[in-house]
Amino acid sequence: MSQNDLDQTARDILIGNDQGGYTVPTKGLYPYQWNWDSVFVARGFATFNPDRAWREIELLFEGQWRDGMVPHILFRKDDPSYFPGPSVWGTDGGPIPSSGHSQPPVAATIVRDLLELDSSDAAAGRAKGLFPKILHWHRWYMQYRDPDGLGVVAVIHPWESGRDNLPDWDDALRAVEVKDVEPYVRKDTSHVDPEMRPHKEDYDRYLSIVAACRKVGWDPEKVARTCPFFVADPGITFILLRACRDLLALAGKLGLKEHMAEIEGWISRLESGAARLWNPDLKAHVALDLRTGKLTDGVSSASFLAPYAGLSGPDVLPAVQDHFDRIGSKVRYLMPSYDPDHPKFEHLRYWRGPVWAMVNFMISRGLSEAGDAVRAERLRADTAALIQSGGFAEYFSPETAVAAGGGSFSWTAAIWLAWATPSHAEQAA
Ligand code: 9WN
Repeated sequence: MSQNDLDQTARDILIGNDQGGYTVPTKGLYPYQWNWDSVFVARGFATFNPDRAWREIELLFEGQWRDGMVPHILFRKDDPSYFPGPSVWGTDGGPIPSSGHSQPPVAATIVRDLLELDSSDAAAGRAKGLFPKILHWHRWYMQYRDPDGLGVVAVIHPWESGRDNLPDWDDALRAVEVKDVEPYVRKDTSHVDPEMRPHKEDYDRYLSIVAACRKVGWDPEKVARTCPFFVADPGITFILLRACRDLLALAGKLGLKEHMAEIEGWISRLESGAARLWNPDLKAHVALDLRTGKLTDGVSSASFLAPYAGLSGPDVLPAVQDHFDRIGSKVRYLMPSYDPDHPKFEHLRYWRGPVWAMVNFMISRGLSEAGDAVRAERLRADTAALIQSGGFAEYFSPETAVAAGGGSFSWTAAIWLAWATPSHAEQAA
Protein backbone atom coordinates (compact mmCIF):
# COMPACT_ATOMS: atom_id res chain seq x y z
CA MET A 1 0.00 0.00 0.00
CA SER A 2 1.35 3.47 -0.82
CA GLN A 3 2.06 6.03 1.85
CA ASN A 4 -0.95 8.13 0.82
CA ASP A 5 -3.17 5.08 1.01
CA LEU A 6 -1.85 4.31 4.48
CA ASP A 7 -2.52 7.89 5.59
CA GLN A 8 -6.10 7.52 4.34
CA THR A 9 -6.53 4.11 5.98
CA ALA A 10 -5.32 5.56 9.28
CA ARG A 11 -7.88 8.37 9.08
CA ASP A 12 -10.57 5.84 8.18
CA ILE A 13 -9.70 3.73 11.23
CA LEU A 14 -10.09 6.71 13.56
CA ILE A 15 -13.37 7.70 11.91
CA GLY A 16 -14.59 4.08 11.93
CA ASN A 17 -13.79 3.62 15.63
CA ASP A 18 -15.42 6.94 16.56
CA GLN A 19 -18.50 6.43 18.72
CA GLY A 20 -19.70 10.03 18.40
CA GLY A 21 -17.08 12.07 20.25
CA TYR A 22 -14.97 9.31 21.74
CA THR A 23 -13.07 6.51 20.05
CA VAL A 24 -12.78 2.84 20.99
CA PRO A 25 -9.25 1.35 20.76
CA THR A 26 -10.57 -1.34 18.40
CA LYS A 27 -13.98 -2.86 17.86
CA GLY A 28 -14.70 -6.17 19.59
CA LEU A 29 -11.69 -6.56 21.87
CA TYR A 30 -11.94 -3.10 23.53
CA PRO A 31 -15.47 -1.68 23.13
CA TYR A 32 -15.19 1.26 25.58
CA GLN A 33 -13.29 4.53 25.98
CA TRP A 34 -9.79 3.91 27.32
CA ASN A 35 -7.82 6.72 28.93
CA TRP A 36 -4.39 6.97 27.30
CA ASP A 37 -5.69 5.50 24.05
CA SER A 38 -8.08 8.45 23.72
CA VAL A 39 -5.35 10.98 24.35
CA PHE A 40 -3.08 9.52 21.66
CA VAL A 41 -6.10 9.30 19.39
CA ALA A 42 -6.62 13.03 19.90
CA ARG A 43 -3.08 13.61 18.65
CA GLY A 44 -3.99 11.68 15.47
CA PHE A 45 -7.28 13.53 14.97
CA ALA A 46 -5.35 16.80 15.33
CA THR A 47 -3.74 16.12 11.94
CA PHE A 48 -7.07 16.39 10.09
CA ASN A 49 -9.87 17.39 12.48
CA PRO A 50 -8.74 19.64 15.37
CA ASP A 51 -12.23 20.07 16.79
CA ARG A 52 -12.59 16.31 17.06
CA ALA A 53 -9.19 16.12 18.80
CA TRP A 54 -10.28 18.46 21.60
CA ARG A 55 -13.62 16.66 21.89
CA GLU A 56 -11.89 13.31 22.49
CA ILE A 57 -10.03 14.66 25.52
CA GLU A 58 -13.01 16.64 26.80
CA LEU A 59 -15.13 13.50 26.76
CA LEU A 60 -12.45 11.59 28.65
CA PHE A 61 -12.48 14.22 31.39
CA GLU A 62 -16.28 14.00 31.62
CA GLY A 63 -15.58 10.77 33.49
CA GLN A 64 -13.22 12.35 36.05
CA TRP A 65 -13.93 11.30 39.62
CA ARG A 66 -14.70 13.77 42.40
CA ASP A 67 -11.29 13.06 43.94
CA GLY A 68 -9.51 13.96 40.66
CA MET A 69 -8.84 10.47 39.31
CA VAL A 70 -9.43 9.93 35.59
CA PRO A 71 -10.44 6.29 35.10
CA HIS A 72 -8.70 3.92 32.77
CA ILE A 73 -12.01 2.79 31.21
CA LEU A 74 -15.29 4.68 30.85
CA PHE A 75 -18.20 2.29 30.41
CA ARG A 76 -20.45 4.67 28.53
CA LYS A 77 -22.75 1.84 27.46
CA ASP A 78 -22.97 -1.77 28.48
CA ASP A 79 -21.15 -4.18 26.19
CA PRO A 80 -21.05 -7.87 27.08
CA SER A 81 -18.07 -8.45 24.76
CA TYR A 82 -15.59 -7.11 27.39
CA PHE A 83 -14.68 -8.53 30.78
CA PRO A 84 -14.45 -7.22 33.51
CA GLY A 85 -17.38 -4.83 33.04
CA PRO A 86 -18.85 -2.23 35.41
CA SER A 87 -20.47 -4.67 37.86
CA VAL A 88 -17.12 -6.27 38.67
CA TRP A 89 -15.49 -2.91 39.39
CA GLY A 90 -18.32 -1.70 41.64
CA THR A 91 -17.22 1.95 41.55
CA ASP A 92 -19.12 5.09 42.45
CA GLY A 93 -16.52 7.86 42.22
CA GLY A 94 -17.66 9.77 39.15
CA PRO A 95 -20.52 10.63 36.82
CA ILE A 96 -19.97 7.79 34.32
CA PRO A 97 -19.67 4.06 35.20
CA SER A 98 -15.96 3.30 35.13
CA SER A 99 -13.07 1.16 36.26
CA GLY A 100 -11.50 2.08 39.60
CA HIS A 101 -7.96 3.15 38.75
CA SER A 102 -6.22 5.35 36.24
CA GLN A 103 -3.73 5.02 33.37
CA PRO A 104 -0.58 6.89 32.21
CA PRO A 105 -1.26 10.66 32.35
CA VAL A 106 -0.35 11.78 28.83
CA ALA A 107 -3.09 14.43 28.58
CA ALA A 108 -1.08 17.54 29.54
CA THR A 109 1.56 16.69 26.95
CA ILE A 110 -0.92 16.19 24.14
CA VAL A 111 -3.00 19.25 25.10
CA ARG A 112 0.18 21.28 24.86
CA ASP A 113 0.77 19.76 21.41
CA LEU A 114 -2.76 20.64 20.31
CA LEU A 115 -2.18 24.22 21.35
CA GLU A 116 1.12 24.37 19.48
CA LEU A 117 -0.62 23.12 16.35
CA ASP A 118 -3.43 25.66 16.69
CA SER A 119 -2.78 28.94 18.49
CA SER A 120 -6.28 30.37 17.91
CA ASP A 121 -8.29 31.90 20.77
CA ALA A 122 -10.77 29.06 20.43
CA ALA A 123 -8.02 26.49 21.02
CA ALA A 124 -6.71 28.46 24.02
CA GLY A 125 -10.25 28.50 25.41
CA ARG A 126 -10.51 24.74 25.16
CA ALA A 127 -7.10 24.27 26.77
CA LYS A 128 -8.20 26.60 29.59
CA GLY A 129 -11.28 24.47 30.11
CA LEU A 130 -9.16 21.34 30.46
CA PHE A 131 -6.37 22.86 32.55
CA PRO A 132 -8.02 22.69 36.02
CA LYS A 133 -9.13 19.12 35.38
CA ILE A 134 -5.65 17.99 34.40
CA LEU A 135 -4.21 19.84 37.40
CA HIS A 136 -6.69 18.02 39.67
CA TRP A 137 -5.67 14.69 38.13
CA HIS A 138 -1.96 15.33 38.61
CA ARG A 139 -2.62 16.38 42.23
CA TRP A 140 -4.48 13.08 42.74
CA TYR A 141 -1.48 11.17 41.37
CA MET A 142 0.96 13.02 43.63
CA GLN A 143 -1.22 12.57 46.71
CA TYR A 144 -2.48 9.02 46.37
CA ARG A 145 0.07 7.23 44.23
CA ASP A 146 3.02 8.79 46.05
CA PRO A 147 1.49 9.05 49.53
CA ASP A 148 4.84 9.23 51.32
CA GLY A 149 6.30 11.91 49.05
CA LEU A 150 9.10 9.67 47.75
CA GLY A 151 8.96 11.18 44.27
CA VAL A 152 8.07 7.87 42.60
CA VAL A 153 4.58 7.05 41.39
CA ALA A 154 2.98 3.70 42.16
CA VAL A 155 0.42 1.68 40.30
CA ILE A 156 -2.15 -0.30 42.28
CA HIS A 157 -2.83 -2.66 39.40
CA PRO A 158 -0.80 -3.77 36.36
CA TRP A 159 -3.62 -2.34 34.21
CA GLU A 160 -2.98 1.11 35.71
CA SER A 161 0.52 1.09 34.19
CA GLY A 162 -0.96 0.50 30.73
CA ARG A 163 1.72 -2.22 30.34
CA ASP A 164 -0.37 -5.02 31.73
CA ASN A 165 1.65 -8.21 31.93
CA LEU A 166 5.14 -6.79 31.97
CA PRO A 167 7.59 -9.16 33.73
CA ASP A 168 8.27 -6.32 36.20
CA TRP A 169 4.92 -7.02 37.84
CA ASP A 170 5.43 -10.80 38.17
CA ASP A 171 6.83 -11.01 41.72
CA ALA A 172 4.46 -8.42 43.17
CA LEU A 173 1.54 -10.08 41.41
CA ARG A 174 2.46 -13.57 42.66
CA ALA A 175 2.35 -12.17 46.20
CA VAL A 176 -1.31 -11.19 45.75
CA GLU A 177 -3.56 -13.73 47.42
CA VAL A 178 -6.28 -15.01 45.08
CA LYS A 179 -9.51 -14.33 46.92
CA ASP A 180 -13.02 -12.93 46.61
CA VAL A 181 -13.08 -13.77 42.89
CA GLU A 182 -16.39 -15.05 41.57
CA PRO A 183 -16.22 -17.65 38.76
CA TYR A 184 -15.62 -15.71 35.54
CA VAL A 185 -15.35 -16.09 31.78
CA ARG A 186 -12.69 -14.09 29.97
CA LYS A 187 -13.66 -12.42 26.71
CA ASP A 188 -10.23 -11.28 25.50
CA THR A 189 -9.13 -14.77 24.51
CA SER A 190 -12.19 -15.17 22.31
CA HIS A 191 -11.09 -12.11 20.29
CA VAL A 192 -7.34 -12.82 19.97
CA ASP A 193 -4.98 -15.80 20.19
CA PRO A 194 -4.55 -16.80 23.89
CA GLU A 195 -0.81 -17.22 23.19
CA MET A 196 -0.62 -13.44 22.87
CA ARG A 197 -2.56 -12.64 26.06
CA PRO A 198 -1.86 -12.88 29.81
CA HIS A 199 -2.26 -16.25 31.56
CA LYS A 200 -5.18 -17.30 33.79
CA GLU A 201 -3.01 -17.02 36.94
CA ASP A 202 -2.49 -13.36 36.03
CA TYR A 203 -6.21 -12.75 35.52
CA ASP A 204 -7.06 -14.40 38.88
CA ARG A 205 -4.80 -11.89 40.56
CA TYR A 206 -5.95 -8.92 38.47
CA LEU A 207 -9.46 -9.67 39.74
CA SER A 208 -8.30 -10.20 43.32
CA ILE A 209 -6.79 -6.70 43.35
CA VAL A 210 -10.06 -5.27 42.03
CA ALA A 211 -11.93 -7.15 44.78
CA ALA A 212 -9.61 -5.82 47.50
CA CYS A 213 -10.06 -2.20 46.35
CA ARG A 214 -13.80 -2.66 45.99
CA LYS A 215 -13.86 -3.77 49.64
CA VAL A 216 -12.45 -0.40 50.76
CA GLY A 217 -14.90 1.45 48.50
CA TRP A 218 -12.10 2.62 46.17
CA ASP A 219 -11.21 5.23 48.81
CA PRO A 220 -7.83 6.45 47.44
CA GLU A 221 -6.21 6.84 50.86
CA LYS A 222 -7.25 3.33 51.93
CA VAL A 223 -6.27 1.91 48.54
CA ALA A 224 -2.77 3.41 48.90
CA ARG A 225 -2.35 1.90 52.37
CA THR A 226 -3.96 -1.51 51.88
CA CYS A 227 -3.90 -2.51 48.21
CA PRO A 228 -2.08 -5.85 47.86
CA PHE A 229 -0.21 -4.47 44.84
CA PHE A 230 1.67 -1.16 45.10
CA VAL A 231 4.62 -0.88 42.75
CA ALA A 232 6.43 2.28 41.67
CA ASP A 233 6.47 2.34 37.88
CA PRO A 234 9.13 4.13 35.82
CA GLY A 235 6.54 4.41 33.01
CA ILE A 236 3.98 6.36 35.04
CA THR A 237 6.66 8.28 36.94
CA PHE A 238 8.39 9.49 33.78
CA ILE A 239 5.18 10.18 31.87
CA LEU A 240 3.84 12.20 34.82
CA LEU A 241 7.12 14.11 35.20
CA ARG A 242 7.01 14.99 31.52
CA ALA A 243 3.33 15.89 31.77
CA CYS A 244 4.03 18.18 34.74
CA ARG A 245 6.62 20.06 32.68
CA ASP A 246 4.04 20.44 29.90
CA LEU A 247 1.37 21.51 32.40
CA LEU A 248 3.76 24.15 33.72
CA ALA A 249 4.33 25.43 30.19
CA LEU A 250 0.56 25.50 29.64
CA ALA A 251 0.06 27.48 32.85
CA GLY A 252 2.58 30.03 31.58
CA LYS A 253 1.05 30.21 28.13
CA LEU A 254 -2.54 30.47 29.35
CA GLY A 255 -1.73 33.05 32.02
CA LEU A 256 -2.57 30.73 34.92
CA LYS A 257 0.51 31.65 36.93
CA GLU A 258 -1.07 31.00 40.35
CA HIS A 259 -0.62 27.24 39.82
CA MET A 260 3.01 27.29 38.78
CA ALA A 261 4.62 26.94 42.21
CA GLU A 262 2.61 23.82 43.00
CA ILE A 263 3.54 22.21 39.67
CA GLU A 264 7.21 23.18 40.10
CA GLY A 265 7.12 21.42 43.46
CA TRP A 266 5.88 18.21 41.81
CA ILE A 267 8.60 18.43 39.16
CA SER A 268 11.42 18.69 41.68
CA ARG A 269 9.95 15.90 43.82
CA LEU A 270 9.75 13.56 40.80
CA GLU A 271 13.17 14.58 39.51
CA SER A 272 14.84 13.61 42.78
CA GLY A 273 12.65 10.53 43.25
CA ALA A 274 13.77 9.06 39.92
CA ALA A 275 17.06 8.04 41.55
CA ARG A 276 15.13 5.48 43.65
CA LEU A 277 14.23 3.64 40.45
CA TRP A 278 17.83 3.43 39.25
CA ASN A 279 19.17 -0.13 39.28
CA PRO A 280 22.95 0.41 39.49
CA ASP A 281 23.81 -3.13 38.35
CA LEU A 282 21.67 -2.76 35.27
CA LYS A 283 22.33 0.94 34.73
CA ALA A 284 18.66 1.51 34.00
CA HIS A 285 15.48 2.74 35.67
CA VAL A 286 13.26 -0.15 36.73
CA ALA A 287 10.19 -0.79 38.88
CA LEU A 288 10.31 -0.70 42.69
CA ASP A 289 7.93 -2.78 44.79
CA LEU A 290 6.96 -0.33 47.53
CA ARG A 291 5.66 -3.13 49.77
CA THR A 292 8.95 -5.08 49.76
CA GLY A 293 11.51 -2.42 48.74
CA LYS A 294 12.74 -4.66 45.91
CA LEU A 295 13.90 -3.30 42.54
CA THR A 296 13.18 -5.37 39.43
CA ASP A 297 15.99 -6.73 37.28
CA GLY A 298 15.01 -6.04 33.67
CA VAL A 299 15.23 -3.18 31.19
CA SER A 300 11.76 -2.35 29.88
CA SER A 301 10.63 0.12 27.23
CA ALA A 302 9.87 2.56 30.08
CA SER A 303 13.59 2.62 30.96
CA PHE A 304 14.02 4.53 27.69
CA LEU A 305 11.57 7.24 28.76
CA ALA A 306 14.12 8.97 31.03
CA PRO A 307 15.03 11.55 28.32
CA TYR A 308 11.30 12.08 27.63
CA ALA A 309 10.94 12.90 31.32
CA GLY A 310 13.75 15.43 30.90
CA LEU A 311 16.17 13.63 33.24
CA SER A 312 19.55 15.08 32.47
CA GLY A 313 21.90 13.39 34.99
CA PRO A 314 25.33 12.64 33.44
CA ASP A 315 24.84 8.85 33.63
CA VAL A 316 21.33 8.72 32.22
CA LEU A 317 21.57 9.47 28.50
CA PRO A 318 24.73 7.39 27.84
CA ALA A 319 23.18 4.42 29.67
CA VAL A 320 19.96 4.73 27.67
CA GLN A 321 21.98 4.90 24.46
CA ASP A 322 24.07 1.84 25.39
CA HIS A 323 20.98 -0.26 26.07
CA PHE A 324 19.39 1.09 22.90
CA ASP A 325 22.37 -0.03 20.79
CA ARG A 326 22.65 -3.42 22.50
CA ILE A 327 18.96 -4.18 22.01
CA GLY A 328 19.00 -2.60 18.54
CA SER A 329 21.64 -5.04 17.38
CA LYS A 330 19.68 -7.95 18.82
CA VAL A 331 16.22 -7.36 17.33
CA ARG A 332 15.30 -6.00 13.92
CA TYR A 333 12.57 -3.61 15.17
CA LEU A 334 12.85 -1.35 18.19
CA MET A 335 11.73 -0.91 20.95
CA PRO A 336 10.67 -4.23 22.45
CA SER A 337 8.59 -3.81 25.59
CA TYR A 338 11.07 -6.00 27.47
CA ASP A 339 14.77 -6.72 27.15
CA PRO A 340 15.36 -9.55 24.62
CA ASP A 341 18.40 -10.60 26.69
CA HIS A 342 16.17 -11.22 29.72
CA PRO A 343 14.93 -14.81 30.25
CA LYS A 344 11.32 -13.59 30.54
CA PHE A 345 11.29 -12.00 27.08
CA GLU A 346 8.57 -13.39 24.74
CA HIS A 347 8.42 -11.69 21.36
CA LEU A 348 4.67 -12.04 20.87
CA ARG A 349 3.10 -12.17 24.33
CA TYR A 350 1.59 -8.83 25.08
CA TRP A 351 3.89 -6.58 27.17
CA ARG A 352 6.63 -9.20 27.52
CA GLY A 353 8.37 -8.31 24.26
CA PRO A 354 6.23 -6.79 21.49
CA VAL A 355 6.66 -3.26 20.10
CA TRP A 356 3.97 -0.58 20.64
CA ALA A 357 3.85 2.44 18.35
CA MET A 358 2.88 5.01 20.97
CA VAL A 359 5.73 3.98 23.27
CA ASN A 360 8.15 4.46 20.37
CA PHE A 361 6.63 7.90 19.77
CA MET A 362 7.41 8.96 23.35
CA ILE A 363 10.90 7.43 23.48
CA SER A 364 11.82 9.01 20.15
CA ARG A 365 10.57 12.38 21.24
CA GLY A 366 12.72 12.28 24.37
CA LEU A 367 15.81 11.22 22.43
CA SER A 368 15.28 13.90 19.85
CA GLU A 369 14.92 16.56 22.55
CA ALA A 370 18.13 15.26 24.14
CA GLY A 371 19.89 15.86 20.80
CA ASP A 372 20.01 12.24 19.63
CA ALA A 373 18.40 12.60 16.20
CA VAL A 374 19.87 9.35 14.86
CA ARG A 375 18.34 7.02 17.44
CA ALA A 376 15.11 9.04 17.39
CA GLU A 377 14.87 8.47 13.64
CA ARG A 378 15.62 4.75 13.92
CA LEU A 379 12.53 4.43 16.14
CA ARG A 380 10.38 6.35 13.67
CA ALA A 381 11.63 4.32 10.72
CA ASP A 382 11.15 1.01 12.56
CA THR A 383 7.61 1.98 13.57
CA ALA A 384 6.80 2.97 9.98
CA ALA A 385 8.26 -0.30 8.64
CA LEU A 386 6.19 -2.36 11.09
CA ILE A 387 2.98 -0.60 10.08
CA GLN A 388 3.83 -0.78 6.38
CA SER A 389 4.31 -4.54 6.62
CA GLY A 390 1.69 -5.49 9.24
CA GLY A 391 -0.96 -2.78 9.07
CA PHE A 392 -2.48 -0.88 12.00
CA ALA A 393 -2.18 -3.67 14.55
CA GLU A 394 -2.24 -3.31 18.33
CA TYR A 395 1.43 -4.38 18.58
CA PHE A 396 4.19 -6.17 16.64
CA SER A 397 6.94 -8.71 17.10
CA PRO A 398 10.33 -6.95 17.35
CA GLU A 399 11.90 -9.99 15.68
CA THR A 400 9.60 -10.94 12.82
CA ALA A 401 7.35 -7.85 12.41
CA VAL A 402 4.33 -10.14 12.80
CA ALA A 403 1.28 -8.02 13.64
CA ALA A 404 -0.52 -9.10 16.80
CA GLY A 405 -3.42 -8.40 19.15
CA GLY A 406 -6.37 -6.40 17.83
CA GLY A 407 -6.50 -5.00 14.28
CA SER A 408 -7.62 -1.58 12.93
CA PHE A 409 -6.20 -0.16 16.13
CA SER A 410 -6.87 3.48 16.93
CA TRP A 411 -3.64 4.55 18.59
CA THR A 412 -1.49 2.83 15.99
CA ALA A 413 -3.38 4.80 13.32
CA ALA A 414 -3.07 8.01 15.35
CA ILE A 415 0.66 7.62 15.90
CA TRP A 416 1.14 6.90 12.20
CA LEU A 417 -0.59 10.18 11.31
CA ALA A 418 1.06 12.26 14.03
CA TRP A 419 4.62 10.99 13.67
CA ALA A 420 5.52 7.75 11.90
CA THR A 421 4.19 8.46 8.41
CA PRO A 422 6.88 9.61 5.99
CA SER A 423 4.51 12.38 4.87
CA HIS A 424 4.73 13.87 8.38
CA ALA A 425 8.53 13.98 8.15
CA GLU A 426 8.27 15.57 4.67
CA GLN A 427 5.92 18.28 5.96
CA ALA A 428 8.26 19.02 8.88
CA ALA A 429 11.28 19.33 6.53
C1 9WN B 1 -6.83 -3.48 30.05
C2 9WN B 1 -6.73 -0.56 25.30
C3 9WN B 1 -5.86 -1.09 26.43
C4 9WN B 1 -4.57 -0.26 26.59
C5 9WN B 1 -3.59 -0.93 27.53
C6 9WN B 1 -3.37 -2.37 27.06
C7 9WN B 1 -4.70 -3.12 27.02
C8 9WN B 1 -6.53 -3.77 28.58
C9 9WN B 1 -6.63 -5.25 28.37
O1 9WN B 1 -5.56 -2.45 26.13
O2 9WN B 1 -5.23 -3.22 28.32
O3 9WN B 1 -6.78 -2.11 30.28
O4 9WN B 1 -7.77 -5.75 28.49
O5 9WN B 1 -5.65 -5.91 28.12
O6 9WN B 1 -2.46 -3.00 27.87
O7 9WN B 1 -2.38 -0.20 27.56
O8 9WN B 1 -4.88 1.01 27.08
O9 9WN B 1 -5.96 -0.45 24.12
